[in-house]
Amino acid sequence: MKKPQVNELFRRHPGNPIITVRDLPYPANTVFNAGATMFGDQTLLLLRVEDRRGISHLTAARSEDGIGNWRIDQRPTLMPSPETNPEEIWGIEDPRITYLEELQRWAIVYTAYARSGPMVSLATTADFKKFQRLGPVMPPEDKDAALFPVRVKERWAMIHRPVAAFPGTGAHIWISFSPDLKHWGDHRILIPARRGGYWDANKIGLSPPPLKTAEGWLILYHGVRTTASGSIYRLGLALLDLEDPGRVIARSDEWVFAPEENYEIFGDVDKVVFPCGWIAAGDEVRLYYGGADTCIALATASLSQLLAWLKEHSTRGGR
Ligand code: M1P
Repeated sequence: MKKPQVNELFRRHPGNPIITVRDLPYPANTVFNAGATMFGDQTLLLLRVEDRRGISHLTAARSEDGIGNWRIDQRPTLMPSPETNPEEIWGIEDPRITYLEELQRWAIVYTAYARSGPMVSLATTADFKKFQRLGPVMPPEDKDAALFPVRVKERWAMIHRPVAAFPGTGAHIWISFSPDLKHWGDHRILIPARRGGYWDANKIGLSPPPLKTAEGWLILYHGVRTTASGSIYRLGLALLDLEDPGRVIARSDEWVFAPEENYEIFGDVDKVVFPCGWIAAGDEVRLYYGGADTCIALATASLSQLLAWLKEHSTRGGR
């Protein structure tokens, strides 16, 4: 098998961007950073829609092939509910979806945004019409969170990204555990942000939820490089032990996907690729990502090639 170069690992769909604000049935500012799951035979995206005030809500889009002919809900599917959940007063953002077989429900972990800062909130659903809120599960500032689909030694596990109030400590990826999805503890750093000139120095965050593979939980995460002309959001890979996901068994030194196309470089926030969902079907992975905080795009990859590449380009922890 020919070894793929890093810029061939993810192939952009020629029809990108696959969803823009013009595809919505109601006026809004932008659509980006969608969670993704299979719902029966359909691909379901939960789009982050930012309205013309700057407040985000979530709207479901469904497609037979996961590429085109999206049927988008006529109205917002999940609106912020500041009356019952004051932590949502400035919106709900960046959903990550995980199907929990044990509960026969999907869990949606999203960022709730209020004066106190962004925090991690959780809701579950059986139909993407009615939602049961569990409320905030991590205090601010914390975001970029997703659940594992199964319990780890009897406890649920969640990856998330708190930011320390103390400046200069870096924003790292953490893992925490819970007996009931509501009360979380045993917090520890899982993947530290690197230092110095690295693409993932100082600030990183989980992108889509962890993906179970025969070799471990595959992690795609974003690194935020601060430059004189602004930030660049790029993506890298890591692999966690299947039985003990608190253990990192591989991490790429180099990024694997970066803003290159116009729809990733120019938008409300330039130079951003930001996936919140991916779907594996056999060896193919479909990655749904926000481009420049302004649209939704699709890239595909081969799962076996991602794992082989990571094995060859891994250091274990970070420098
Ligand atoms: O504007 C880029 C991204 O910035 C934030 O991500 P993070 O806190 O991980 O840097 C989020 O607001 C995200 O929605 C946005 O795409």
